[in-house]
Amino acid sequence: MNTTKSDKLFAEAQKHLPGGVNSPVRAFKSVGRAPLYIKKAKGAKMTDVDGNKFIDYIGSWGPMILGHAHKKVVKAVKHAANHGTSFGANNEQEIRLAAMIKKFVPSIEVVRMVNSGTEATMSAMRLARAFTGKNKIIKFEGCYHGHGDAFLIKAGSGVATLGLPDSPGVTKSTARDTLTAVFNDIESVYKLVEKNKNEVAAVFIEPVAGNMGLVESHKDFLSALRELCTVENIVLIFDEVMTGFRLARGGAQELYGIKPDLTTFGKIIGGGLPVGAYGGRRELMEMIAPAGSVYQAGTLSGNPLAMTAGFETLKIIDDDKDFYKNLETNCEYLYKGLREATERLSQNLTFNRCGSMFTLFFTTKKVTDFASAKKSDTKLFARYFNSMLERGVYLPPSQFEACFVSSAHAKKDFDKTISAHASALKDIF
Ligand code: KE4
Repeated sequence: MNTTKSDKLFAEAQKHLPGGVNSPVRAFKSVGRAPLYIKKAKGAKMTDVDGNKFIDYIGSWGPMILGHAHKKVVKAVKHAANHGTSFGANNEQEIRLAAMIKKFVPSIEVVRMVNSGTEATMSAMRLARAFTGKNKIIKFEGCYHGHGDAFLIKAGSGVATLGLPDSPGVTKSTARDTLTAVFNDIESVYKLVEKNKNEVAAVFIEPVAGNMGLVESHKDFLSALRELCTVENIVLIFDEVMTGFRLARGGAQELYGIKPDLTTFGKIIGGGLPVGAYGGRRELMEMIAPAGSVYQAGTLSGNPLAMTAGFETLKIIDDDKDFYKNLETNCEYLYKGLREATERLSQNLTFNRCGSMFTLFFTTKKVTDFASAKKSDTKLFARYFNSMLERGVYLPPSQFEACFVSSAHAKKDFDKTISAHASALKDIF
C-alpha cells in the first residue's frame, strides 16, 4: 500500500505535535507502523491522503453511528455555521439537544453540556463528591473515563488496593482517592467499600466496556452494584460516553434495565463535533452552578455547531423506529460471517460483541475483565491489524479497543470485511 504522503505528513507532524499526534492511540504505536492521514470520509468509507480507501470500523471512536458526512447532518451544520460558530451565549440548539437526550434516556432529568467525555466524567466526579461529602471514587481496571487525573490510576496488584499513579504528573494524594476494583467481580467492590467505609463518593463504570476491548458487564454484577450504591449512599455513575445512543436508544442502561444516578455522554451526541455531557437526577444536577454551588464552566459548552450536529444525529435516529433493530440485523450478518471464517480456519479466537460494538481478541480464553483481556496476543493482533489494513479494512489500532459499525455499513462492506478477515487469518496462522 502506498503511504508516501502519510509518511511525509507524519514526519512533519512530529516536529510540531507530541509523538506527531493529538491523541496517543492514533500514533499506531501498538501496531508497529506509521499512522495514516485521512483526507476524507463518507458513509462507511475513509480515504487517506495517498488515495487508499478503507471500510472504517472506528467511526471516530464511536460518534459516527450514521456513517461519515451524513447529508442531513452536514447540511444542518453548514446552515448553523453561516449564522456564527460560537456565541458564548445561550442558543436554542442546546435546549433542543438536551430535550432530545432526555427523550432517549429516561434517567436524565437535567443535563449539562461540556466539550468532551473527559470533562463530563471530571464534572460528574466533582458533583458526586459535593453531593455525598465523601472523597473517594471506585473505578474498574480496564475501564477508561478520559484523561482526568483521578481516572489515570490503576490498582497496584490484586483487587482491593489504593491506586498507584498510572501517569507521571498524577499526585499520590490524587491516587489515594481512587480505588480500583475488578470488572464483573462484585466481591472486589464489597471489599473496597468495607475497607473505605463511608468514604466512597462514587462508583464509575462503563456498563459495557469498550476500552479494554469489548467486555459486557454481567447483569447480576451490575444489579448488585446498583443495590450496593443505593444502600451505601454512593453515586452510581454509568460512563456511557461510548455506549450512549449506541447500544440502544437509551444506551446500556436500557439494555440492562438499571438506572444510574448520573450518566456521562459524548461522541454520538456531538455528531462528530467536540462534545460531552453529564446528567441524571435533578436533586444532584441542581447543585451545579449557577443553580447550585458546584462550579463547572466551559467557553464552548453548548456550542451551536456541536449542538446542531448532535441534535440532527439523534433526530435521524428518533425518526427511524427500526434504527437499532436494523443495525442489529446488519451487525449479526457481519458477526456470523467473521465467526464462521474464524471457525473454518479452526481458530477459536474470542469474539465479544454487544450491539454495534465488537472486538476480536487474540486469545482462546473467555474475556470478562482486563486481566483476561491482557492475555491476548498483542503481537498477533498487530499482524492481523496490518493485514486487514492492507486489504482495505481500517480497524482500531489496538487490541484494547472496540470496533464500531454504523448504519452506513452495507452488505457489500461486510462481505469484503469477512473475506479480508479470512485472508488475514491465513496470513498470520
Ligand atoms: P474524550 O475526552 O476522549 O471525549 O472522552 C473520554 C472517554 C470517556 N469515557 C469513555 C467510556 C470513553 O470511551 C472515552 C474516550 N474513548 C476513547 C476511545 N477508547 C477516545 C479515543 C482517544 O482517546 O483518542
